Amino acid sequence: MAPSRSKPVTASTPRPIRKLLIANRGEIAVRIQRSCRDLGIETVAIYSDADRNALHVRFANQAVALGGNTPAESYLRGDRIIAAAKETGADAIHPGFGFLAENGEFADAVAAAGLAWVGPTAKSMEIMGDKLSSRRAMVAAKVPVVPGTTDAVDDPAAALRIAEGIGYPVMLKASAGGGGKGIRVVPSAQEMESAFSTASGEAQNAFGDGRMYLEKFLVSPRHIEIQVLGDKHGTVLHFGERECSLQRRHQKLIEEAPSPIIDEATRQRMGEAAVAAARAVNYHSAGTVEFLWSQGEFYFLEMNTRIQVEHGITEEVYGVDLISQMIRVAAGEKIDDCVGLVPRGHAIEVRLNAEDPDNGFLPSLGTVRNLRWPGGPGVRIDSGVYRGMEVTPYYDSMLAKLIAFGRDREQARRRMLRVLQELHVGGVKTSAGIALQLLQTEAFITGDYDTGFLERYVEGGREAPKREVTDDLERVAAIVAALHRQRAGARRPARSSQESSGGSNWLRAARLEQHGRSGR
Ligand code: MV4
Repeated sequence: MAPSRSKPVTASTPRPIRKLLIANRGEIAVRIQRSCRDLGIETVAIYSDADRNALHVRFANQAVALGGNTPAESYLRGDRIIAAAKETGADAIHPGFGFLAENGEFADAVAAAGLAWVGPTAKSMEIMGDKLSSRRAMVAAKVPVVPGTTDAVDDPAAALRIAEGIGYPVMLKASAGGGGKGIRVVPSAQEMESAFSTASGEAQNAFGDGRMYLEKFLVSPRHIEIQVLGDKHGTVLHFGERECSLQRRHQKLIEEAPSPIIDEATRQRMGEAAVAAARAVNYHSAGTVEFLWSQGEFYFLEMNTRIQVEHGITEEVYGVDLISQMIRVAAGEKIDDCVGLVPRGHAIEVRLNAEDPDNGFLPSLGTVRNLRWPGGPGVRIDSGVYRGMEVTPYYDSMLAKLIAFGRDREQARRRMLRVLQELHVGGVKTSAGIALQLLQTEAFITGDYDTGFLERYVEGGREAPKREVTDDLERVAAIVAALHRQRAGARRPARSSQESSGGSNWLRAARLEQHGRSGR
């Protein structure tokens, strides 16, 4: 519907989107293209040198080379991305997740360039991006938060005083942190001084902000998150929960919807709390409100102001296309037709990462040789992988998302076992094997697992014995990539340094030398 000429163009005036630039890569770029195609919207892809043959480039109506390989040289170059949108006549930019998806300055620059931003306002991002401001907003909105402080704790002495009131163990957290960065468990007063100094210093180095706060430490919580969607006309909906407790070092591996631990009454309460959280920051677009669940109670943890990797399991259970809804919202449309969507069945997602679980989950670099994707009833594969694709140290290791849907949890689980047994990815190691093991553990089958389960399972040596890294070149490349990630301190396992790329280029050149032209 074209905006009315008589009224000024306001934020809520619908503005048709006919061409959309996708400011991302890999499987989420392909996922966004699919929704655009369903909506009759043309797409513009952007790509780095390493992605010149990528699937998202091939699927797009137009593609613009950004040059460079590392995120800083390519997918984080907001100025070049906006220029590409203007040059190609795009009406909107969808950021996907990661990269610039939660960058308020970029969101404002997109709007200032006269383009529609497919995401929330910079203000919503700002409030939720700072953990202390988000906690204050939640307290004001009467959303339950973990018992603790809503102001920064200035020094170890103050931390000791406050922790006495909370009761040990407590958790020190960086206000600028998130996703596991800048947090410390403090078991007793004796450990406070060193924990505070170390954690605050790390936060200052990683985020340029050393402000710390305290929370009561919840033992063995579960990570339950609620999908929300708001439009620009005051409607905010939720689409139930996702269980995301199967994580290792704050990297999710297996997610499911609904959670095996949440009953209907709790689901309604958590949904209402998530909607209240979104309303508290005038949220529109898709977003996720994360909670910790412990002994029947739930507490606000943080809000992710973007679409998330695991959004697909919610789509399967609710029969909704969340990417399309984000685009409609950005165009100023109402989402009333999403009201009352009824969930059915169960969905499980496994993240297919190019990593070697037998070698500390270190990155597995190389060239994807033959590929065999699973299929059949209840199977969805969201992938950016193609035969001949170079897995490089520039980007995170996720190759694809495997989703299995069933009438109930056990059917979904069995279908995911079939998916993992049918799957074949030649040329790189993947997380498929460890996922296949986990889905057959008693803890998973009974749904009785918490956020510490995967670490205990891996540390407990219940996976295959760690093989000695036979290929020194592989070890060096993996170590270089891992060291770079550690040095970069990135929130995402981004590997974007010339050394690590040099490592992989050096690795590739050396391997070609070692094995002749055949490569791996
Ligand atoms: C906690 C917690 C227990 N008690 N806060 C980790 C990542 C960041 N989002 C917050 N995290 C946690 N915060 C209190 N007060 C336990 C964790 C935690 C965790 C949370 C969700 C999913 C996986 C996790 C793994 C380890 C620790």
